[in-house]
Amino acid sequence: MKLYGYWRSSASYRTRIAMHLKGLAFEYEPVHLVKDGGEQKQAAYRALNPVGLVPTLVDGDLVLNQSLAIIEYLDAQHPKNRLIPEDPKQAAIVRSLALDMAAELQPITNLRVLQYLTGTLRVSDEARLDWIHHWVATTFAAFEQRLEQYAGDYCVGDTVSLADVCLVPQVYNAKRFQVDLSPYPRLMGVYERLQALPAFQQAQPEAQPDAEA
Ligand SMILES: N[C@@H](CCC(=O)N[C@@H](CS)C(=O)NCC(=O)O)C(=O)O
Repeated sequence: MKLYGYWRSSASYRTRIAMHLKGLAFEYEPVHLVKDGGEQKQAAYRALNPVGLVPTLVDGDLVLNQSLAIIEYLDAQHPKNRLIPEDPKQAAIVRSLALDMAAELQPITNLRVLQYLTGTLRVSDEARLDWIHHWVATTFAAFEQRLEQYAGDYCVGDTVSLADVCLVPQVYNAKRFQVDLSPYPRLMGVYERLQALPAFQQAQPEAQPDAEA
């Protein structure tokens, strides 16, 4: 299997976490999102993934974009350390928490959205940062409340799930943009416990071959 990704991309990060949790061997192919205007926009990558975003997974003749589709595929193919529980109610809870991070927060803080804010709409760097802080705080505050109902050691009970896989990269991003995380003690408790797990450490942006100082 080959995973096209970028060290600091949260969608690539969550896919790496899932692959490491399952102990899957894969080749990692870096796609630089910034250099030369972004390799994700160039013809070579677009031929593989016309959407022009990372990650892309290649598994034999299957070429998949969308990290959640990739993770669901891997979970079905390699059920060891299931990330989506078999019980339908638990599965729905896990998916809904995962989507809070991956579908609500991540897209509006993604690189091309931020570039559009500053480049096309001429929003200042300060306002761009306010935008990020606002949406992280909005999402994390609700997530903190939801964890009250569902969390044990991890987001849903004591088993690592897709919700955890999606949470960690968004906390990484929030830290990168110096968001105050003190209002979310439950969320940060889960995050710290996840950070202690080897699969999460292997998937960390700084542990990737394309990581920059
Ligand atoms: N929903 C997609 C999101 C993919 C995505 O937004 N990728 C970002 C990095 S996290 C990207 O490639 N950004 C490049 C750009 O915005 O030009 C997924 O989960 O795979």
